Amino acid sequence: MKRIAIGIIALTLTLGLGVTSCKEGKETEKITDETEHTDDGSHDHGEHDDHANHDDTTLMVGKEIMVTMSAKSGSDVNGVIEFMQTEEGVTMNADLAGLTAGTHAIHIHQNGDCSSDDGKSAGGHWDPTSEDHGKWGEGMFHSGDIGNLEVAEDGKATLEFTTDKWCIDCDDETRNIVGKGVIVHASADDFKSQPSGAAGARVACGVIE
Ligand SMILES: [Cu+2]
Ligand SMILES: [Zn+2]
Repeated sequence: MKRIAIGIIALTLTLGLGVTSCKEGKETEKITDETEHTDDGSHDHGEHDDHANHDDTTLMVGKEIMVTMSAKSGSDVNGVIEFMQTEEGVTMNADLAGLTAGTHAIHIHQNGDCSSDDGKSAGGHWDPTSEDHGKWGEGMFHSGDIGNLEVAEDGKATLEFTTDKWCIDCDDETRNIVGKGVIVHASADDFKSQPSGAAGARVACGVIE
């Protein structure tokens, strides 16, 4: 008699647990569905959020900043530089005019400050990872070491540049270009001289904001 009773209790417990876990399973499924649904609704670019190259950082894909360049050191340089956050990183599109023909360095400098007539208010090269000055992609280089622009006889130059070393307004201060300055120089960057490639006077300055 006792044995049967124990048997019944055991059976009841097993059945009870079975029902409970089945129920829990369903509830979990439902919660997951709802979470996915909320995600789709709240992110403009939710489709590819999982594929961001950098773990914890949320990239503001599609965010654009248009920088108007102002003439410095008595130059006539003008133009705009557009920065756009993509899945892959930041794409920069420079469209400049009023330059002298030849090769001109272009860098991101550490201060978003173009107040001085010589552009020196923008400070030195943006170097959040403490590297030496150099050529982009080869050995050591600053995160602001974009390189050189080739300017035609008409004084115009365009440059497209994409990198995942930058972001627009993300939480990673070693990549965030917002608040920095862009400088175009009178001469070429030699990619060797420290701390800034011996690129000469600053002929244009813009603030990334
Ligand atoms: Cu520079
Ligand atoms: Zn540099």
